[in-house]
Amino acid sequence: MSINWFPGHMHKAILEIKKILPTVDVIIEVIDARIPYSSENPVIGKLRGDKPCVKLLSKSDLADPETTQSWIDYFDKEQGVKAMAVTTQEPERIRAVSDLCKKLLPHKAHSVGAINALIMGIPNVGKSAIINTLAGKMIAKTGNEPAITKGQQTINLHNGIMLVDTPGILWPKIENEDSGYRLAATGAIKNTAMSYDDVAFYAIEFFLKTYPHLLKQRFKLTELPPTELEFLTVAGRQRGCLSEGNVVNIEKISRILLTEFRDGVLGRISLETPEMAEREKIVVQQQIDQKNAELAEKKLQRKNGFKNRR
Ligand SMILES: Nc1nc2c(ncn2[C@@H]2O[C@H](COP(=O)(O)OP(=O)(O)OP(=O)(O)O)[C@@H](O)[C@H]2O)c(=O)[nH]1
Ligand SMILES: [Mg+2]
Repeated sequence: MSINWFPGHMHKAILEIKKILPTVDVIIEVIDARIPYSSENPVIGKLRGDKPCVKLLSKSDLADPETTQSWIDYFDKEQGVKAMAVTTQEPERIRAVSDLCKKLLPHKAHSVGAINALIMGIPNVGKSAIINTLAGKMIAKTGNEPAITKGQQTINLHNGIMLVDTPGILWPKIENEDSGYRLAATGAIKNTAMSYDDVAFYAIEFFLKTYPHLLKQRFKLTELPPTELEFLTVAGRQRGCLSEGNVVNIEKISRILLTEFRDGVLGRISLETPEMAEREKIVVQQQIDQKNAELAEKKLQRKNGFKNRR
């Protein structure tokens, strides 16, 4: 399944971010704690350059706590970036982000002007919810679907920080197919731009392998069916997702399962570990290199063909 969802407001948001970047002191990049690799937007990485940055692993209440800790260690040791797990269930941890930004900018401590912070991330990752917690009131609109924020909004936190909320942005081409599935599973992609059953098959395959105990617990099963389709069939019957002729409606049970995963009803699940990400990065790079080599070869053939005709 290839994901192709890059609406016009995202393109505009990137241009607007570029415009204000020179005045920004620190970037707060929000990534999803369940998919820290796939929710790291390469466009944001490029825009950021070497500006000070804090990475917030949001919705950590939904992710596997052990895996989240290994991601924080990974960002710290491998990338030298300060990372913090946050959840709206622990507002005091989110409020600590202000102090972290100030610590990263010691030279600003005694200056008169406020610190300009910019919050960026993929859609539906919880940027506006974080801003509301930092501001202590409902300032930014939030909602359980991607692309709620459509334009920039500046908020004075009244603690020496001016914070700019930005619309969630994806990138025009998601090279890694696994990343596309994981972004869809966590709710970063509009439901109309993905297929529920495709994404549910992908997610169930992973859950059967990595979190079988959670599936057994949720569906009160002592043994799990061996394949995704058999699992969806058992789960569909249990939940009464039946079409005419008593046949399980796979689309309906897929929607239910994805919603339960997104809401944390299945349990605390992470879809990626740092080791998986390192492996996938190598494969994706090899695919890009191969495509580039093929393009170069074609170009050469065209050039030679042109020469031979003369
Ligand atoms: N479980 C859980 N849900 C959260 C958390 N933070 C935000 N949410 C929910 O996630 C959804 C998206 O939150 P928003 O703050 O609107 O996300 P956003 O990144 O601003 O989204 P866009 O503006 O669309 O890019 C909302 O339904 C929030 O209630 C969290 O820490 N835990
Ligand atoms: Mg928002």
